[in-house]
Amino acid sequence: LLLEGVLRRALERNEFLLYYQPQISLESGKIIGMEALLRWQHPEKGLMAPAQFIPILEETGLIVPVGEWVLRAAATQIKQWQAMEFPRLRVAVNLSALQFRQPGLSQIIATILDEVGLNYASGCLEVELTESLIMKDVEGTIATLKSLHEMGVQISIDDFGTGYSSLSYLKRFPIDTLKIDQSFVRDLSTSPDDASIVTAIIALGHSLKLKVIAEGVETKEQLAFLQASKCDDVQGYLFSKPLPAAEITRLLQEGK
Ligand code: G
Ligand code: G
Ligand code: MN
Ligand code: NA
Repeated sequence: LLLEGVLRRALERNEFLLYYQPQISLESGKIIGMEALLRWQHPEKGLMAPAQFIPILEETGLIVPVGEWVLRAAATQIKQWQAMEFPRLRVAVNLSALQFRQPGLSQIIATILDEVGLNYASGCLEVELTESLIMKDVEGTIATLKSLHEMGVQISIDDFGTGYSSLSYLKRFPIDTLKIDQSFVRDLSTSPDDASIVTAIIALGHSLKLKVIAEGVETKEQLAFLQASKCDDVQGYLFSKPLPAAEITRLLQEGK
């Protein structure tokens, strides 16, 4: 209860901020987008990572207003990058179950994007939903995904491979990207099983006409494997850790 009040105040005092982690196209070698990752600038304790407060946001339902703040902040940043010379960047935002199951989610997102003045039909906004989330209440999932997709929001399945995807559902979902969970990427070079799983996810994604991105890429060996396996995009410390927007802008200006 104490923490709930503190977090509520954090939102009012604008202590949340977004970091961005670049996503790189293996074809061009360039940054094609990023994942927005929430941080809390605590007045005394400094910068806090999501693991320290997202569970409380979810338990208290505060993830809904904070999630709306995240969408607004990400949209505002996309707009700023578009106003500079980077019109094609896509930013991915993580959605919690509570947010995703909110009635009228797509209308809420549309309103936020309209307020910011973002032309989102171009696919510049992506939402990341975990595999375990979308596999619950599949009919509800399909309805929400459809309305999001129809307004131009891209859809990515996060932590893919850790849940229990039914392939028949996967085919019915209007999704764009599979994001290979970093647990499979981590031991790619030493675990033949993980290497097989990664290869299989890429093949599955491509056979369903989806893009496949690998997260948690830390080594050149992992990168080489993903390149040879025709993975589309990569994200991980090998390229960049999550950074404040200003530092991302600098990377973009350097032509990265
Ligand atoms: O950088 P990392 O420690 O940033 O993120 C840890 C976890 O927190 C990830 O699983 C990520 O999905 C989650 N997370 C980060 N930002 C957000 C956010 O804005 N909303 C939600 N719901 N989850 C987030
Ligand atoms: O939403 P998701 O659970 O996928 O969040 C991504 C998380 O992975 C964030 O906490 C982010 O900081 C972290 N991360 C990003 N790149 C790397 C990486 O290369 N290695 C590791 N260990 N973690 C990473
Ligand atoms: Mn994510
Ligand atoms: Na993930």
